[in-house]
Amino acid sequence: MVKDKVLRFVLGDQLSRWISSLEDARPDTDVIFMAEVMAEATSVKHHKKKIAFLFSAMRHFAENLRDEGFTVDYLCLDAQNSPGDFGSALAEAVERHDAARVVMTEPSEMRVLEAAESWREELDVDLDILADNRFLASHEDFVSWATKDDGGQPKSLRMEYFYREMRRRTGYLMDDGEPTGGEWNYDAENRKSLPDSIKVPKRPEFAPDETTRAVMELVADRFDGHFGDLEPFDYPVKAKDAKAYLDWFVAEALPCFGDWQDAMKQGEPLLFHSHLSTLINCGLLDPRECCEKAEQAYRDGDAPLNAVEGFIRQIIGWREFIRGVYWLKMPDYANSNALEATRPLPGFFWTGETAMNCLGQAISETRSNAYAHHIQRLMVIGNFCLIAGIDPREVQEWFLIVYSDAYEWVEMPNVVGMALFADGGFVASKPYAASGSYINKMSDYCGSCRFDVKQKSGEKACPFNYLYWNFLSENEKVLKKNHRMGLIMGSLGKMKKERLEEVRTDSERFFDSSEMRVWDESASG
Ligand code: FAD
Ligand code: DLZ
Ligand code: SF4
Repeated sequence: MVKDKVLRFVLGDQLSRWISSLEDARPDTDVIFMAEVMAEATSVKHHKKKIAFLFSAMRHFAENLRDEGFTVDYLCLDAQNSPGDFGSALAEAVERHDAARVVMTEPSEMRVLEAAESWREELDVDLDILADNRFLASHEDFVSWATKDDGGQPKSLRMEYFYREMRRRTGYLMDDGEPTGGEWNYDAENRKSLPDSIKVPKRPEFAPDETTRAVMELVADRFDGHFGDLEPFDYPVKAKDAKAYLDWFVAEALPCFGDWQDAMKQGEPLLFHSHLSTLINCGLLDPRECCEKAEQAYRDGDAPLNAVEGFIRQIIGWREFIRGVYWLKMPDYANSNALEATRPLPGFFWTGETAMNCLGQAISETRSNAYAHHIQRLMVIGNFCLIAGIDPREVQEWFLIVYSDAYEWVEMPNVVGMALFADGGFVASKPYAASGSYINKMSDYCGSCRFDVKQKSGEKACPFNYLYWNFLSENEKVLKKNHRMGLIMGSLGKMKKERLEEVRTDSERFFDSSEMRVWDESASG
């Protein structure tokens, strides 16, 4: 008898019905295979909420496929004899179903892609690894853009140029071949500080159903030592709820998304951000649909251009660019450390207990929600790690653990390239380093901080103020070569010797203080 059964292996961040591995799936002959495996859940000690979200979303996705008539072989982590990793789980499934062939979409992370390539050798059947059709730019598209011959001009791999190409290609916010409104980018309008009177819209909450409750019990039982709060849990975990959340965002928050995109407010972790990254990255939402709904809101007069352009730029610009950089630069990218930063990650990253209110707020919210918005990640947490010279490997691991949207392909270039300048300027044209006055301008954190943002030196001074100059001074050799840093490096050069001494003394005192005490890993729950 000719074997014709195809086993379609779907990973936890591939929960899209339209994904390449399922495009030509047939309920009468094929089996869809999904597995919760210990090796993934513990590859780093993921936030409890992240594991609960993903397992519940996976179980619901499997259920929808069953409703369509598919046979789904789904391994729950709590089942007896559950295999420990993807490789052994897949090998057993091939045997169990007597499959003729395995089809999967390429894994999003190099670690798993390399493993998948090794399964090819180990399995007795063919394994087809298909391109991930959920991204708008293929690997080839990105490489071709990044290496395009610009008539002998040095190539600038800036997101902005890539983004313009993506706008032309998708036709989003384009009118007769020109950008809508005449400009490509309205970012200058998106840096307003938040007025006190601002009213933040209340979000829809999705109470855990039976599936989510079962997963939460599993997580509480098996991953108790992991970082983060499991409850309250209100993430959408079904494709239809994810769509409802997108619709809510477009109607209620998108209109203000642009104006206050860079603002931070105590007790308001989301403001007007979409909170869609977790849903897009695991596949529950299609990035194209997100952009199309946002554009429609603009065309209907329901959201302004600066908001809609900003949102679409994040998705077809930054998100795709970041993925392109990951695959272009891996595997060496993981060890980037252009500024030779070596200080260990302080323990307060796990507890949120620090006298620096901005960091305390951002980290506590991360612990509760497995979420912080972009400016908290970049200009508070990332900025601190940059100016305090924290080892990029430790920072990368922390970011990969704590956010529910974190997968290496997106976390790594954001941390290494955008936040830490550890790639020497491949992603960011200059370091995103800032003193306390930036945080004070964009937030209300400083008013209730034990440090004084106006003071430049001494025990009471905001640590961001002296660490900023200390960072410039410690990295003077490298940063002097960066033309965008010319003005500030000029100011450093003119700084009086005594003032520089003060900066160093304050920074040394801070580095020796209890704030920088390293966490005992064994107690990281
Ligand atoms: P919004 O502000 O509403 O933005 C809309 C969408 O644009 C997001 O949902 C996301 O899909 C996309 N987007 C925006 N900025 C980026 C970006 N820089 N890279 C990729 N996509 C982007 N994003 C992740 O998805 N996973 C990560 O692990 C991650 N780690 C980060 C680490 C650091 C140090 C920094 C500075 C940024 C990181 N980001 C990461 C990017 C960004 O902060 C998050 O995508 C965003 O905060 C998610 O919240 P949101 O959905 O409310 O985004
Ligand atoms: C993040 C994650 C976790 C925690 N657990 C699983 C799992 O048990 N099974 C699974 O298929 N996927 C999981 N994931 C997502 C994977 O880590 C992700 O699909 C790969 O890393 C992509 O390369
Ligand atoms: Fe953060 Fe400094 Fe403001 Fe305190 S004073 S909240 S440490 S920026």
